[in-house]
Amino acid sequence: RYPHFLEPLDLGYTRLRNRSIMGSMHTALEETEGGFKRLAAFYAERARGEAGLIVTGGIAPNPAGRVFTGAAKMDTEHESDEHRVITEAVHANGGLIAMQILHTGRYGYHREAVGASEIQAPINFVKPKKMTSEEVWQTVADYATCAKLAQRAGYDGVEIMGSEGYLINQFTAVRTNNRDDEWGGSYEKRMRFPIEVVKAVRKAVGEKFIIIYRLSLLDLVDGGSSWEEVVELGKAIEAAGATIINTGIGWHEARIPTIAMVVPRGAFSAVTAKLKKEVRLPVVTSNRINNPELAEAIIARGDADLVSMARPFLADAEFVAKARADKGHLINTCIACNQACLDHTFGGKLTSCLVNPRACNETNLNYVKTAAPKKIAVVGAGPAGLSASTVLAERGHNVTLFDAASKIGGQLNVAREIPSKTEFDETIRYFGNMLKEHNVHVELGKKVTAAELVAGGFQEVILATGIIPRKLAIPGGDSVRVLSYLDVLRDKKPVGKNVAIVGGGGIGYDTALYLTDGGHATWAKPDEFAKEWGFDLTVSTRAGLKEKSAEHKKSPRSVTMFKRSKGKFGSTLGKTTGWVHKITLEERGVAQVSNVTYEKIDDQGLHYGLKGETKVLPCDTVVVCAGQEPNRELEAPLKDAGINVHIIGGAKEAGELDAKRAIAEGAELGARL
Ligand code: MDE
Ligand code: FAD
Ligand code: SF4
Repeated sequence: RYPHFLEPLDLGYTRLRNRSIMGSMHTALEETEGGFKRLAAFYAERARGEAGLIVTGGIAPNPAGRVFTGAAKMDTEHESDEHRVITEAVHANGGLIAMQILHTGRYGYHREAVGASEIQAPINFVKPKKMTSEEVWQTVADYATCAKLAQRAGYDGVEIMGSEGYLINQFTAVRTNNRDDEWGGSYEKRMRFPIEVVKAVRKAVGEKFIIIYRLSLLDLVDGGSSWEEVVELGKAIEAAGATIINTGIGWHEARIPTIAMVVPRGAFSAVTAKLKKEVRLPVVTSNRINNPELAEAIIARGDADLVSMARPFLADAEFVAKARADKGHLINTCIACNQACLDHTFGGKLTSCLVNPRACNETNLNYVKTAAPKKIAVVGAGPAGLSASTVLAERGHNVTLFDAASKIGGQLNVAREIPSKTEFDETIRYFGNMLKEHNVHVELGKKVTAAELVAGGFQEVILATGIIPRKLAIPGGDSVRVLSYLDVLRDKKPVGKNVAIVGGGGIGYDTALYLTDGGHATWAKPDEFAKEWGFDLTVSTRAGLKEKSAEHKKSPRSVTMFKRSKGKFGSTLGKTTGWVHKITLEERGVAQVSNVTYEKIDDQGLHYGLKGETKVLPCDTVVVCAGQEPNRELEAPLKDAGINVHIIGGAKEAGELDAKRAIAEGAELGARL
């Protein structure tokens, strides 16, 4: 079914069993006590799941290059020894693994951070120390030593991280390099650093060792590389001894989304295709490729030789094995939410996955067959209930899942109405297929009562009944011009031209995005998306940035958001995606007012208090996104009847955008009962 994607790639001395690369992801296990054993289990599952070549999270070649103080590095034999458990586990499971060497340069969150020049990153609190020429040579040597130590640890190769704005980019781009010695000035000098690194690494590791170089195709920042420079570097890297060229898109400080849910699937493979024409080495494409059909299409049309998927391997360790066995319908698809992966990584927490809480928990969350099957009812087929019932049934319990609605998914059916959040369809599709696979008895359109549950003879009842949206308890709060977000998003009630949104949380943001959307579905079309965000997929301009700025769509309505708390809007949004929503609403002219009190709603509009004064926003619709209360109406009667009751997800704690906790709680309970 996927002949190009599943075709092996012979490198002479070694062979990748298919065209998938599991992209580098820092997990924080690298710095956790006992983390290497857990990493070994994490990677071993992906090797067993037939990932073609795994790339580890970034490991620094020296202390200055670390992500933060105490973060992983490899410049001693002791550190190399620690990695053996990983390489042995991967090899025992038929896989190949390369270690990424990452020098963060000015992105290092610590006082030892260094850079090509003393230019601070807008997203870091540290001004880097400018490296002397000797220090640059020493760093080149450190890369080589690190690669040698990785080889000693049993790795099949290394990846040299040359994208996302890390140290290597900081040398190649004038944005961050104003040196006038042998490492700066002309492009020839600016690109010398990565070339010397690749040469030194090749010399250190010999011929039969994979060197992947991750080349930044589109820097997406002012003062980044031009396309001609990227190609020149790609050719030089090839000549310097690399084996494979991987590609990267956008520096971390770029204000253009590159991997978030708003990015169309496979949006950047056309740029990789341009590079592929220029070099002979196998070329890897990446970013927002999350299913085998797309991976197959990209390779079949010759855009790339290999496809790197990072987050999809968090979502499903068996991605490739399932594709090969024609079980694509059972692949748990990465929806690009970043909520449990990159948001955690940049928030200093352990990486996992919203749709697969077992990711990075392979040693402590396992779905073991039960010796004593029970009859269990799960009430609510939102993410919490779906997760609990599929895990319980997989373990051998006899599970009945009830939902009052006519379809499964709970609030995910509402979330998927938000432009760019249609990826939630994949989660609903996955769980739907898993319910069938594990023979869960599903009763839809059934608002089950406590009496029915008691009569059903269930040994355990799980309440995954979600939430009840909060109302606005002020005069006029129940007038016809007041709608809840469910009225708008789910029931499609008409909304006027002038709108007040009450609430600045995640649902308030989503509702604002929905109401201000011009309806062109750019999240599905790379060209439209590029136009909207002001970049150029043909890379005719430096760093891929258009001279003309972004052309965000005009809003069909005038929207004002309100919140009671003080301070900036957006503080509850995801760390690595919040800025995307903030920029979008700003571009669409959405006004935001914080620190208000709500007074009344009448024919004039919304009356609110601000700094001791009453003001009025004339509006024809007020949409209430003022939070939620847990729906636990079944709890007391069931407990009174002596039933074992468990509460998960929104019903346990109404936390707005929290399918992550809902799914994790479902899985944890499902594994325990
Ligand atoms: P922030 O709040 O977004 O920004 C801080 C302030 O700076 C302003 N800002 C800018 N001003 C001018 N020009 C700019 N270019 C610019 N950029 C930001 C902001 O407006 C803001 O000002 P304010 O609003 O307060 O007035 O910063 P933050 O520190 O909260 O967030 C920084 C992030 C890194 C999270 C970030 O910017 C991120 O969202 N960027 C996108 C990242 C992304 O999606 N990258 C795609 C690929 S991911 C990848 O390849 C590797 C990722 C993780 C590696 S692991 C590598 C290998 O293993 C590193 C793991 C690090 C662990 C700690
Ligand atoms: P729900 O999804 O609310 O499911 C509860 C189910 O129980 C419902 O289907 C209901 O019909 C059923 N039910 C209740 N009582 C009974 C009964 N007596 N009998 C039978 N059935 C019953 N979260 C994120 O993590 N990321 C996002 O990007 C995100 N975006 C969102 C966008 C919007 C617009 C909305 C509304 C939510 C979003 N969420 C997001 C939140 C996420 O959807 C919820 O956190 C999650 O759905 C809660 O899951 P749950 O299973 O606990 O409850
Ligand atoms: Fe993908 Fe979201 Fe899981 Fe990250 S948390 S791997 S983005 S589904």
